[in-house]
Amino acid sequence: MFCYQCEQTIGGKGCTKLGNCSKDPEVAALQDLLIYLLKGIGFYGQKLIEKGMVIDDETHKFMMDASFSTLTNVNFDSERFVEYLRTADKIKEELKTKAKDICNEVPEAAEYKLPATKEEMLRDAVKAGIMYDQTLDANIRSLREMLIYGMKGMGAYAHHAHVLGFNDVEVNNFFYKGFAATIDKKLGVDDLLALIMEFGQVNLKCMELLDKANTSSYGNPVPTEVLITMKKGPFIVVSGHDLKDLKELLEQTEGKGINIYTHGEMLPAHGYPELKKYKHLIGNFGGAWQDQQKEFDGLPGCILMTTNCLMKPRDSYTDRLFTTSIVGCPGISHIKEVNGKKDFSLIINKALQLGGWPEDEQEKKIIVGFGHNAVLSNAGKIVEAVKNGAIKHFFLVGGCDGARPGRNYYTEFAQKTPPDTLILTLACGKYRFNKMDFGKIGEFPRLLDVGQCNDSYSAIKIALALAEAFNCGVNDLPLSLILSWYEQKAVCILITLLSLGIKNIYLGPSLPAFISPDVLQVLIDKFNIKPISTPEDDLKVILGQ
Ligand code: SF4
Ligand code: SF3
Repeated sequence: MFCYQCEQTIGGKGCTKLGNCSKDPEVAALQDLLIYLLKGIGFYGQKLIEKGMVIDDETHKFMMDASFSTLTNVNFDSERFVEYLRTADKIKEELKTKAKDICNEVPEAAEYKLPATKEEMLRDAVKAGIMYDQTLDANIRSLREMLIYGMKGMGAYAHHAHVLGFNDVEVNNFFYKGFAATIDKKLGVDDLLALIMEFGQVNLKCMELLDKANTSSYGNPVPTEVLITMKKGPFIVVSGHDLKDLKELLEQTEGKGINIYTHGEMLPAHGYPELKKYKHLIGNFGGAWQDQQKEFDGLPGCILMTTNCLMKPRDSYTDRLFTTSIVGCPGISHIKEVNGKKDFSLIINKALQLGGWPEDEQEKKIIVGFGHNAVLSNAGKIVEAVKNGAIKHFFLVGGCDGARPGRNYYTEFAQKTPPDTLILTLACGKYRFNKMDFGKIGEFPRLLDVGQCNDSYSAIKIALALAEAFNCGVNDLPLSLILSWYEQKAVCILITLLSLGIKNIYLGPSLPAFISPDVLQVLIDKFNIKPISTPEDDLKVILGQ
């Protein structure tokens, strides 16, 4: 196996024997082959789109779901990948038949025919490996992989919007164009860089679409206090990013004497009016995803994993862990959708049987719900606070968390920001400091939780609105982005920020292994991307001290 798509890749170079995430060589090989087939689908799909043909919704849905399934910490189940591969092959053959009169030179990936057995698939997967073609130019490989990882991230966002009934033709169609480009030998470094910037703008549309899907389904998030301590009684912990799964579970547990806790990236759900109205959406449990094995160990309740980040479970909680949607893990019960509905009775009964926590803990609360609507409804006051000197600088400190020690940087950075600065945060990186008291500036808490990584659009919207209010460009605002990355959703968000021309981003804890030295130099020259150093030094540079 060879995989270097995430930040914790072994030795900062690549996982070759077993993933640091626990992905085994078999799953890695099947994922490689799935991406190979998506490239073939992309080739025929793009030809058809260029001729003005419309691809059906089921195929679009497959492209986003299959891309999403290969994202870090989503699915470890080889049987599920065999299913994805069979569907992919069927779709490719259908598109191939439709496109047979309009294709001249057909790349190898588009010609590939999936064999019948898993053993044969594993044999073929070798040629789908990232490093298989040793003659490929390092910069081309780097840019192709960057685009693929970006599309995996967008696959996740498009999936969440799609389950709520929201679609965008430009977003759907880009999956074909993007995957096709990764097997197009005619595309050089400049072409791929231009395509990656185009992708950034398409992903912005996708994030806007998801924002619309979430806010029109559940209302605009409002500032909300969230309990972070345990309550007596049976409970289910809901992790991941999928608000629809949470809503369905809230409906099915209402009046059953079960409390629902959010976990990880589900925390911002408490701010949505249509979710917070359920009184048994009681609070938030635990820290960021990388603490789950310790925190779920022997938990007297159930856990529902709706998306990433899933870690291989310890034996002590395999019987109380459940997956749904794209998530999968061998030996773990999976709740499927049947006729548009999910039946959570298995998990509900198990939670009742486990009985939950025996006592109430002393209550502690934090505050969430500062999406673009909540922040921008106070835009006038914020602008005034900047003009009268009460707010000197804005920091966006957030992104994906992980287990590496260097990630303490983000905690220290937030702690060391001066008291006349405002910190916006989002995604699971916030758990490094979101239970600390940063005080207030006037009526505003100094730390504003904008939401999930899925809500990055909110942060972009806030930045663009501030730029408009101050009549300047985003790069001229007293705003600095201090981002942590881990998996591929962070890759697509970063590309979107770059496509908006946003410069001087601080990125850590380490730079992506898939970025070649030459590509990195381009990003430095064009966007002045900076690797994080120490909180003190970076703050000095940012604040001009
Ligand atoms: Fe390694 Fe990350 Fe790939 Fe897992 S997803 S195999 S940790 S690079
Ligand atoms: Fe976190 Fe996985 Fe990325 Fe949604 S839950 S931000 S890492």
